[in-house]
Amino acid sequence: MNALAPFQFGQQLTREHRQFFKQHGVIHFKNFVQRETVGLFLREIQKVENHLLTNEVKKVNGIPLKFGADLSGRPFIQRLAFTSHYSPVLREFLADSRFQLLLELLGPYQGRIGADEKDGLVVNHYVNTPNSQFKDLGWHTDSPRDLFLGTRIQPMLNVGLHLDDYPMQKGGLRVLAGTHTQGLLSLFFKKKYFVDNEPDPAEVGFNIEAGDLTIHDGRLWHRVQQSSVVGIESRRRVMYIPFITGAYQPKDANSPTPFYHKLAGLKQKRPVHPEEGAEKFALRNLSWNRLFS
Ligand SMILES: O=C(O)CCC(=O)C(=O)O
Repeated sequence: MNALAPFQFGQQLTREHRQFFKQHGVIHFKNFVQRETVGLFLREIQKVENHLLTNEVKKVNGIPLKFGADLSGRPFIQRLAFTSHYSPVLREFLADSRFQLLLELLGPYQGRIGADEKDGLVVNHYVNTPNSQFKDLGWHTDSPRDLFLGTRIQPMLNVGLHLDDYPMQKGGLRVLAGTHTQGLLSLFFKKKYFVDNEPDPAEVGFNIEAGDLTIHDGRLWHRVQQSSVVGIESRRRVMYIPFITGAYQPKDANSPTPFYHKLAGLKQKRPVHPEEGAEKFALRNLSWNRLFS
């Protein structure tokens, strides 16, 4: 497997960055933030997590938090949503002027940072331990989620700030570069969403250092490979910032839980709720003319 060649992000997006992203649907920038900043963000995330655990919050704006237990059996949160709502430091980070430059990758569409939309600022915390609920993530693209939010597929990017060193051999993000230009059949059926997590001969990985940034197109097939090591060394934390387009659709405490979260959860072999059965029926009967604007 090859690693995606990384770039440096100076003070602007270069023609080379744009061309690479257009061709591959993904780009990796080294050292987008310094290690001290990574430390600050990790402390901030810990504060948010403590607040949510203390207040027994299970969902934020309809988005379920994902809980696991650490080696001593203590609960911790493995997927946070709308994290910037609880942290002035992270809110300020979303206002970093470099993101306005990176939004140009959505061109010709007018993009924005979805701090209050979709799942907001997400923090994923993978760890390879017996009580972990989040060790890997099967093949998927992010775009069909729009269909479950009641809109057509809108151009979007997922921007990941990586908070742990993660050389490719250890596991982590894998992508099928170039699949962002695929047709609808491939977008929906190239892999079994979330169920298939088999390595693909064409996949590429990333040699990540804490502070690196990756950006992938919402239509790109990607997955997360389980760590090759176990315990605390396997920890992989990454913050995802949604760059989105289309009508402004903020969420609030009364927002419903989108089906794609239930789909991702099916792997956990929970009993299927009747309401979920109805949504699976809706998935099979999607109206194809709603897919694109
Ligand atoms: O953790 C990652 O790097 C990828 C996460 C992802 O694909 C997702 O949350 O949909």
